[in-house]
This record gives sequence, structure tokens and C-alpha cells, in this order.
Amino acid sequence: MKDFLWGVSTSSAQVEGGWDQDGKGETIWDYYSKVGACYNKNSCLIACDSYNRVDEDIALMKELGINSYRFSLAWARLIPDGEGEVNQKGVDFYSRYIDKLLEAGIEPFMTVYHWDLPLALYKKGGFSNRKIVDWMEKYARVVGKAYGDRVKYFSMFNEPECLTDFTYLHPIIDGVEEVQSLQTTFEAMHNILLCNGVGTRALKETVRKDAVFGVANATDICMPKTDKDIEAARQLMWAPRKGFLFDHVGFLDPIFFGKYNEAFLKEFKLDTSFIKQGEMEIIHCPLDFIGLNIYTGNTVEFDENGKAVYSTIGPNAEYSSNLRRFTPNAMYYGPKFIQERYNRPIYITENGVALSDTLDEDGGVTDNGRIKYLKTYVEELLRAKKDGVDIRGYFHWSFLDNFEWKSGYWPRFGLVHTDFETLKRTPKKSFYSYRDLIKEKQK
Ligand code: PNW
Repeated sequence: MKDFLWGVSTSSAQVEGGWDQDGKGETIWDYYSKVGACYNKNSCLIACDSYNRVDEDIALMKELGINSYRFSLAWARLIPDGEGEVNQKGVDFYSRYIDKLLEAGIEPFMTVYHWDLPLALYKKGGFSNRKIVDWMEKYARVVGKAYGDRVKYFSMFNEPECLTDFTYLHPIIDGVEEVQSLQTTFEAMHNILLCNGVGTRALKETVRKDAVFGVANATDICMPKTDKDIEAARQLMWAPRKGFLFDHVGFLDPIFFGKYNEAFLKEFKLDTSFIKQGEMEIIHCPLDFIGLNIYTGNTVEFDENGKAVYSTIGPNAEYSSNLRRFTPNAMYYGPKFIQERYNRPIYITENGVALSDTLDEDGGVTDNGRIKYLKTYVEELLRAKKDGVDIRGYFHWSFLDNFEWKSGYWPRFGLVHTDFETLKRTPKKSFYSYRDLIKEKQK
């Protein structure tokens, strides 16, 4: 497994802080923080202060033994109002970061947009304004020109489906955002897909020739209850799903096949007449890899009438503080089903668990639950790889405990504990366990 990428993941808004340092513009999450819209009025303005702790963090990554780091750029650091002047100090920040990662033997795995929209663009309608496609193209060009000589792995978007769902259908911030109709949501989704298309092309034109492009996809996986139910799981995996509307087929079909999935359009009664000529060609942008963010899945079986149905799974006491169910075989069936349909190399761009980790008396953190979670999920992933699925890397979410959006700081996903008062970092027991696992697998 020499070329396999073993890494950790973060995103700009969740770790950086430094919200107005060196000319950065305000983002929607700075704004949500200021109006106290997140859990317990938690705010991302300082977050983990990673903006000012680059050397300390990279030293920890080195100690962890990872060979890749997945992180995102804050659009408002590079272009404070999202569309106007470029802020050279912001550009230089990530440039230095990339150099330091490379010096440490850590491959940068870059996400261009992970949800922190410049506030100025939000005020102009954000993804509902068709002009966002031009703004995104300009931004991607700035990124490509600044970093494309050194960065090989690019994804324009993190979880476009979560972004759409949480912005329009289940607004992240109650009372600040309003629930939108399915049609309005679909039109914003279409703009996001156009942004992905123009952004990826702009990057391709500006970066090194051996660079590869993907998208990090949110995945609610379906797994069979028994071996007799594999076909049932496959059926529901590709069915438009109630409750989490804009999932796999909604986003990946148009990107890879150049047209919206018929069942998806029908299920949600979506009207496509607003789509202009040539737009589906822009969206159709065969990417080199698919990133999967896998946390959990649903068990599926055939009922007595031969219909594919979801099986009920009870709560898992061991992971009672987790935000999602403990379902390691999602790491087997997710990549397998995704590869069957889209046939691209796969990176697990996120996988992890939120626990209520606290410091022990001796100052350490004994997070045995995370150790078991990580090992079991990775085992299932490697089983899929052994069975022929083209899996090229695994990134644990997350490097540090960080700002979990609307939920603030209570869910702790890190391999490293963050004290949000003092900003002190303390590697948890799982940090050393992951370090040993990487060492073992790289032999
Ligand atoms: C991902 N779900 O989001 C995001 O990419 C990260 O920014 C986030 O911190 C991480 O997961 C942990 O939550 C998700 O409800 C949010 O299934 C929600 C879901 C999945 C992923």
C-alpha cells in the first residue's frame, strides 16, 4: 500500500479562526457566529486558531505520520468580497502552508469550497444567483494560478448535496434562513453543479498537468442486512430518497452522465425548463476521482413481498454521543456500489465519530470508542479494496476537535483534543492508535 494516502481532514471555517486577519472578508459563518445563531452561541471567529498555529499543527501531523492533509480554502481570504480584488496576504497564507506541508512530506489535498460563502455574495443571493457561476470561475482561476504548480489533488466542492439540503430545505440556522421550495432548491443545485463544472475547467487550465480532480460527496450508504439482501441495498442506494432529498443520483448522475436522473426529477416533481442550452455540457465534467464522506448507513432488506425496505436499527449504546449510527459495513458497500455505477477511483475524504471526550486527570484523553470505530471502519474499507474496489486513500475527520457548524463545539471529532479556552492541543489515545495503524499498513 505504498501509494495509498493516509490523512486527516479539516475545513477552513471549522479550524482557522483569524476571521478578520490580514484582510480576510466576512463569511456567512462569521455572520451566523456574530448573531449567536449556533449552539450555545458558539462562534467560529477564533475556532482552533489554526491560522496562527501553522507550525504547531504541521508538527503534530508529522508526528501522526500522515502523508496527506485534506483542507479547504476560505474564499473570503483570497477575495474578501468574493468577486473583486484579490487579497495577496490571504493568497500567501495558503502558499506558505502548502510549502510547509510539502517540506514535511505531506501531500496537500485541496477543497476549494467547503461551505464558507463570502457574506457579500450571500447578500446578493448566493447560490440562487446565476452570477455565482462567474464568481466561482474567477475564484477557481485565482486558486489554480496560486497553487497549481504544487497541488495535485483538487475538489471544487465538499458535499454539494449537504450544502444544498442544509441551505435550502433544512436551513442550517433556524430563524435566519427560510425553508425554500423544492424547485427553488433545485435551481440553486443546478447553479452549484455549474460552479463545479466551470471551476474544475478553470483549475484544469491553470494547474500542473498531472493534477487530478474530484468532488467530496456526502453519502448515506445502503447496506444489506444479510447476503440475500444485496440487491435490495443496491436498489435503495440508487433510489431518490425521502428526507435527504439531494443525494447521490441527484448530484453524481448529472456530473458523470450529463443529465439529471429521471426518477429523481419525477419523485420531486422538478421542472427543468429553466435550464439553458449548453448548461448540461458544462455540468457534465468527468472527474478523475470520487471522494466519499462516510459516517453511517442504512441497513436494507427484502420484505416478505420482495420489496426493498429499510430495516430498523436500534440505538448503539456504546456510541450514544455519536451523531450518527455505528455501521462499519457502510465502508464496504459504499465504495463498492459507487464504483459499480460511476467507475472512478475512490478516496474516503471523511470518516469519523463525535464523542464527548474529556481530559483525564493525567492530562490525556482515553477515547477507546474512537479507536474501535476507526479500526473497524478501516478494516471494512480494506476488505472492499481487497475485493477489487479501487480505493486510493483514507482521511479521518477530523485532525482537531473543531467548530461543528450549527452544533458549535460540543461534538468532538478530533484525533487531537482542543481546549477552546486556551487553544491547547492534546493528542488523544486514538491519535497514537491511528499513527500505529498507518505505520503498520505502510510496511
Ligand atoms: C460533514 N449527515 O458534514 C462535513 O463535511 C464536515 O464539515 C463536518 O464537520 C463533518 O461531516 C462532521 O459532521 C456532514 O447528516 C453533515 O449525514 C451531516 C451529515 C453528513 C456529513
